[in-house]
Amino acid sequence: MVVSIAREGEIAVITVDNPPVNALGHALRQGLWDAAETLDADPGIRAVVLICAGRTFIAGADVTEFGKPPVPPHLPDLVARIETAAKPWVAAIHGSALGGGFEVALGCRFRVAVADASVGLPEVTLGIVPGAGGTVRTPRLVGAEQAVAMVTTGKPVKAPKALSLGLIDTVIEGDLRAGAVAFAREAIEAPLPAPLCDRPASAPPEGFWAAQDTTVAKAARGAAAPLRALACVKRAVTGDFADALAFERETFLDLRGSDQAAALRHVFFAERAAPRPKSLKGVVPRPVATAAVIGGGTMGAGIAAALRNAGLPVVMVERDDDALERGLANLGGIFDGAVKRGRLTPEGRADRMAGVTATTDYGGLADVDLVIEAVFEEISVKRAVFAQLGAVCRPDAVLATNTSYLDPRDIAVGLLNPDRFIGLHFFSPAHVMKLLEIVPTPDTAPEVLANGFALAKRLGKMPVQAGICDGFIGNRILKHYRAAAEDLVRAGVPIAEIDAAMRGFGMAMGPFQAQDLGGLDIAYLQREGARARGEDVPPTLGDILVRAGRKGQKSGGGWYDYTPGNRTPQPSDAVAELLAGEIHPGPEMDRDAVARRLVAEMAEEAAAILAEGVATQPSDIDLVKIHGYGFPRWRGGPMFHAMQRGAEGLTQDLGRSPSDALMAVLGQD
Ligand code: 3H9
Repeated sequence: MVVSIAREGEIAVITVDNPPVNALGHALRQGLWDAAETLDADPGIRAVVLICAGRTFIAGADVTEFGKPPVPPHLPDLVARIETAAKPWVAAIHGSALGGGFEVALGCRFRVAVADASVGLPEVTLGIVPGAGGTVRTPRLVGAEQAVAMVTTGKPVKAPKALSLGLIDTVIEGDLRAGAVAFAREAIEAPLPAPLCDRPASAPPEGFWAAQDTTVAKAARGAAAPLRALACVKRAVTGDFADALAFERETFLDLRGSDQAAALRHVFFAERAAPRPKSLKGVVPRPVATAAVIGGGTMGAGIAAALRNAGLPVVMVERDDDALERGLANLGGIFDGAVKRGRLTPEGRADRMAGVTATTDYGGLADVDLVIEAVFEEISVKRAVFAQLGAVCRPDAVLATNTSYLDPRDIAVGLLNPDRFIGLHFFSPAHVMKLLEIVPTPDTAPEVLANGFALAKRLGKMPVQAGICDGFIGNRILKHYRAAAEDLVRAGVPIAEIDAAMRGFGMAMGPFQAQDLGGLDIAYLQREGARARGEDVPPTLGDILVRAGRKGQKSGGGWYDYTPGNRTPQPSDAVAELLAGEIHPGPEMDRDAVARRLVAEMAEEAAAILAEGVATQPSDIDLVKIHGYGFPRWRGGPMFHAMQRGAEGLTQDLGRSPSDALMAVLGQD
């Protein structure tokens, strides 16, 4: 039974039980409709409490139904049915009331919630707008400004804030069901508030819409849904209720079938698949209650901050007192930034720092459950660290390296109990970036691999398992992407045009801009190192720039020039001169063609990675690029994009036939 009804005197309690998240599939919509009919006809009932079993209140429409023809009762009709029921309904919220779930709650006359619940309209994150009155009722409840913030960002609001804004009527302490029934009993003794369909929507201040048009467009970076959601709220405030509902519905249906919505649904399911690899079913990770970070540089401090933010006590180890002091300053600086942005209170900062033990003595690691090494990217330095760790740590402690380019097997050479060793590749800044590449060696124990995933969950990161190769998944594709971008420069496409094309595609930055920001020298030194080892590394244009002293913004110029104190890239005559001999103009390419070429090249390298078994599934590649490299989420990632382009489109994009490996991926679903 998806919906059941119990009676507590004059109050009926409808319980929804539709695991895992009480999504509004057809059976639930029908069940709620029938319950409304039954209870309206029951003279002994004066109010209805709507509560959910399991982990959450109704988390929204059933996303798996989006590709199928809608079956009545439709959600907008159900919300209207609840809103006009003869008895007032009280939504009793725990977990999350999201999307259609919050729209059902808006149809209820009252909303009550436990303190850790949240409410929200996250539809834009799925490339759609609310489709059951969310954009129309929310401004009637809390005004246009708050409604715009909710529907254009999709960010949920926690119960205490929801209460202060008026999104919910009260926060229930203790048992939700008992509290909601008591609330309903009291509510029916006072005059009832008007349902939202009968309330006016007040106009926002002068200039509000124009300002929002700009702000929302800027934040959306090419995603269509946020601006369409804004238009819906505007219509809700300027038009009448029925007209606004019709406009919202039309917008919802239009977007639901769009490429962007398909891409975002793909990402939604990919994000739920990646953290739970099938190979780890039933595998229990080793317990981790304490952690250590070796190295207090940018990476080490970022990792330590992420661990502290997740409540883990951290030991920070550095080679000497000066380095330790710098490490602590780096860490303190991260928390200072959080305080400045209002994300952390000064007391919170003090608490974060109090949970850090700083030492230069490896002896302090004897009892630590997890150690993450983040020292200089040099094999001998890393090996020396693990030799010490092997000597002092418990034999079952999980030992991880944060290497981004070295082979983890080389780092672990000689380590006792190598089953406890794993690669955990964080991205900078490690307390911010979501991606975590998890790189087991052939010796890594399954439960240690499970530790990688458990840690990602604890830190709120997106884990993707990667095999061992140069650069793992993300940096290997990045290298190929940069080489492909250099090929375009050689073919006469201006550097600034390539960057503009990729920004136009929705990337946070173009490939050359990004190198100027991060510095060209690190990759250069790696290439030089490989060349010194006798590896065949073709010359790059980046080599020419670094050898001329152009290492990026930090040296005053890289692919672009910069005027002091200004980070805006300026096309550089010096670069043009340095590279003149390398450029042999080919056919003209417009920005679309440039972006498609480079994204198709990413897919080419990704396909090779899949063929080698370095990545498990195409959707993992998409997550790596989205969460680690600024690939636009609404494009679904390079593999999703490649599948949408198909063999013919890719042949056009690449200027040649796709490789067998890429064709094999296209042949998959
Ligand atoms: C909408 O409502 C449109 C309306 O405005 C208009 C309609 C006309 N549908 O995330 P988890 C599955 S759009 C189907 O790991 P958590 C998920 O795939 C919707 N399935 O749990 C997974 O399945 P599996 C707006 C869904 O506890 C399982 O549930 N709503 C849906 O970490 C567990 O998911 C949203 O966008 C769904 N809507 O987090 C909310 N949601 O076990 C989306 C989840 O087979 N959901 N599943 O892999 C969430 O944000 C989180 O699931 C939630 C729980 C916070 C609720």
